[in-house]
Amino acid sequence: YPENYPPGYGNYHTYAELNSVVDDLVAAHPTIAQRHSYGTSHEGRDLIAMKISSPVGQDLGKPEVLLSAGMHAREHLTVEMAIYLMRMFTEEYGVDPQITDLVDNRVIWIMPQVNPDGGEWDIATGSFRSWRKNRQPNPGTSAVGTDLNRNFGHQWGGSGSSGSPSSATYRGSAPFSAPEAEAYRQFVLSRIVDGEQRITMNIDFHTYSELVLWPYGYTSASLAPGLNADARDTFQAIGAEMAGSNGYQPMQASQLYVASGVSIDWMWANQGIFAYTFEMFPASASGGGFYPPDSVIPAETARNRDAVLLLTEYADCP
Ligand code: ING
Ligand code: ZN
Repeated sequence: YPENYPPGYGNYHTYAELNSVVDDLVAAHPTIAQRHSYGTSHEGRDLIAMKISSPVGQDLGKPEVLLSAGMHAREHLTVEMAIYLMRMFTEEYGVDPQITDLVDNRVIWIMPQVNPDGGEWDIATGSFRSWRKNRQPNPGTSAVGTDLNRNFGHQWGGSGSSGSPSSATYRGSAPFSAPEAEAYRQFVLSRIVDGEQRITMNIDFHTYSELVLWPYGYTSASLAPGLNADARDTFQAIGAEMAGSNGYQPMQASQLYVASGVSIDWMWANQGIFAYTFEMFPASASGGGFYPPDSVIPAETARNRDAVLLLTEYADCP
């Protein structure tokens, strides 16, 4: 952030700074990286998706991975995570053999800031507001915002979401009523080519608690419609393997707490995508909660390198 922000946060990126990073990377690596816009936020900000593949301009039917960040405004470390990954996949292409192989044989989509209005609102005064939702007004009340991770369409409106606009977990007036959630959905639907969903794997990055979570969030049952024992075992096996690489704790999302209308439930139930939520650093509030100092960025983003590579490898055999 610029110098008028609190000391210790200078290496975090504002939305404007994020845009520069994306544009610079695409300019430096034009044959493997493209900037896509998958929509516009409520306040009119561009919803950015970076596409990484070699060659990036052709559709060769490769398995695709979606890595998303910033869905909750105050979870700023996740945007740094996305920046780490955009840099890793572009700058290490032709340098690191595994990265080179993955960029040759996968399509990697990175959404570095799913909730740009919320993210900017959270830092706009130069101190932090601990904001979570988007910045969409709600009719009939001065309470602003929808929780994007309660606004997705699978089991929308169930437990662990609120019908009250003043709540931090307000689910919105209808499934996908938030433009940022609707744009996320439309992007995912746009990856259905010849009747087949190209995206097989997804991580949606959040903070904090150091957890690897998988569907469902809406029910505490480990087997439920659309989630049979086979699928559950695959979620569990890959989840445990990723957790083995980053030291996070693996569990079904509802073991943390029940939450309905979450992105990963829709991604799995509606699109058959192996979708995970990572809760990044810190493990507890004592590590800085949603606002750890920027000194942790290098280690806490690199910490998920192997988990992302693992999931990207698995994208061809879900
Ligand atoms: N946590 C997630 C949330 O949206 C979660 C946890 C994700 C629960 C997915 C269930 C399913 O509440 C944060 N920090 O946002
Ligand atoms: Zn979150």
